[in-house]
Amino acid sequence: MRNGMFAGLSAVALMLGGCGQKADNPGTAASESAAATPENAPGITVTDATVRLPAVAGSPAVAYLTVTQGSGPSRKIAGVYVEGAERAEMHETVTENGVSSMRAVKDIALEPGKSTTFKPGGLHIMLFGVADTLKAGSTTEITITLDNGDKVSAPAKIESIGGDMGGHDMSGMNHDMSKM
Ligand SMILES: [Cu+2]
Repeated sequence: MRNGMFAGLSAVALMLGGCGQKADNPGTAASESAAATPENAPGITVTDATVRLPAVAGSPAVAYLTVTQGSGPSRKIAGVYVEGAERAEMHETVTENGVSSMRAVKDIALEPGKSTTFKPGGLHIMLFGVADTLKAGSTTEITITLDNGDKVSAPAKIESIGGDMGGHDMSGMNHDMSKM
């Protein structure tokens, strides 16, 4: 383990790398085209999906959802796609020595009989290149891809960030991690 100071600096570097507003960053495994209507994987459900729009247009949005695996062999979430966003990344918020930061995660293991919840302060999905067709009050579709290639889609409510004081303000480079 590195000392606290160094870990903090590393976290900031990771955070900026993971969440900066780069226009394009091709080749991310988390981005997945859903051109065809996916057939939902048996036994896995997506509920409570919400997309929270940024306070400033052009900033990343964030999505939350709950994924429940009923039975069968443990699967992993290998990618996420949100209709209307160019790219989606799975992130986790970690607090080390009192400093919160977030980092991209490649996949997330599910457990049979359990739910995995993406929520403020924990796992979340960062959305880049959000189209202005996504409006608060309407819905879009979120699709997760599992490690075996199966997909599960669900409608996602779209909210404005102003609707929740514990919002995820990703505007500009001034990432306020305390709000995640
Ligand atoms: Cu993030």
